Amino acid sequence: MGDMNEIFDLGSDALHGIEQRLGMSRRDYLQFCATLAVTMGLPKGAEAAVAKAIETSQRPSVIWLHFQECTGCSESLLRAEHPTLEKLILDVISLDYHETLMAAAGHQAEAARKDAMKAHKGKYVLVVEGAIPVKDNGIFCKIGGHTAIDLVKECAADAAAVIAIGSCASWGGMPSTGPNPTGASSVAEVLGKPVVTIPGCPPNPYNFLATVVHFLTFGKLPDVDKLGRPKFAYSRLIHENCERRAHFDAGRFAMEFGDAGHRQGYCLYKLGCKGPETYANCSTIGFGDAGENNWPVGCGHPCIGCSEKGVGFTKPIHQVASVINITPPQQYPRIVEEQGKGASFASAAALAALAGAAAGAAVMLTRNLGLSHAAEEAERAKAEGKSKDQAQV
Ligand code: FSX
Ligand code: SF4
Ligand code: F3S
Repeated sequence: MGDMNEIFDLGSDALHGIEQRLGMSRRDYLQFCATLAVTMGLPKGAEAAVAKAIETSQRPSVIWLHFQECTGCSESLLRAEHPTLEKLILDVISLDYHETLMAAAGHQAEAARKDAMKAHKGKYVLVVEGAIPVKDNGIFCKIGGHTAIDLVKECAADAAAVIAIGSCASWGGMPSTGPNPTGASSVAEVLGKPVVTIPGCPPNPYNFLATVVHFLTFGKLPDVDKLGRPKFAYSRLIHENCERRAHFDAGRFAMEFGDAGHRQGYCLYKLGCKGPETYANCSTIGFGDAGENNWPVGCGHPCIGCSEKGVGFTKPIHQVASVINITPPQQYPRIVEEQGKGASFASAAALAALAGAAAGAAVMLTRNLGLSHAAEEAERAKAEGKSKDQAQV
């Protein structure tokens, strides 16, 4: 493990080489390495080791198989906006076989796979996207006359590492949704041994890239949990780090899409958010590399638990989640006070002054209280069967 000096010890030649190779500034490159190191939960200074590994290691040959899926996993890797993630991925690995990206077709494509397997025997990384149908001897998915079952077994036999990318390959995902007519199964089930899994539909490209870079930097895949998920990405519930968590704790919930609570960014638990029973880092690293807060809950949609077996594509989207670890309080503090009572304008101003934003915050607080009050009155009237006009708002 190195430190920042070691990065600069890489030498301007090495960094210049990187600049040429990736077409990006050394600043962007070092930022990228730091991002990956942080994603992997590595200690301070590890970005040097990451930078060195990417610069000096031979790119690992990757054979990428597609079975029952929508190609969203590949799309999520290639449709990144900043800083040309797909370019980095394609530079960090040598993608020798990928059915939807390679120019070759038919026998040429088959030959490319065989050649890569022979040339990199025991050293290549096998990435599998999609579930594998096992019913009726696997006849539901055949490529070049071979079933997905045969292909995955053949390619895994001489691989240095096997990575199941996406929920389909990790645990069956969407194709395995009951009654699972094709017997869609995970890679681990078909191979009969554990593999590294990166679930999500689609998964976060950084989790894949960080896994590969870990392999490159340390010569082994990262530590995983009992489901094969890298611990750096899947050891925390989404709910533990959600930006709406304070609303959950205070009992402020959106009750309907578009209602006052939804518009004010309240917790989506009562709309069926599965964050409390889904292990993933969506809430901390964002999603799809397209900017701040770009993940389902950040966009106002409940998490559907797409990465979690038994939750995503299994539980109805509107069904409230089982809250793992954290139970909601028995009762909530009353947060909707009538204007003039409870939190007064003066107390709001005092609070705001403490925060250093007196007038603006006080006005906002008063306004929000007013909106919430109006919303609550409208709901109460609805429950009592009164028309909207009769409601005292
Ligand atoms: Fe699609 Fe991948 Fe979902 Fe599956 O991602 S995004 S159906 S997990 O295998 O292509
Ligand atoms: Fe966030 Fe969902 Fe948890 Fe609410 S229930 S805090 S929206 S993860
Ligand atoms: Fe999927 Fe939920 Fe993350 S729906 S992308 S696990 S926030």
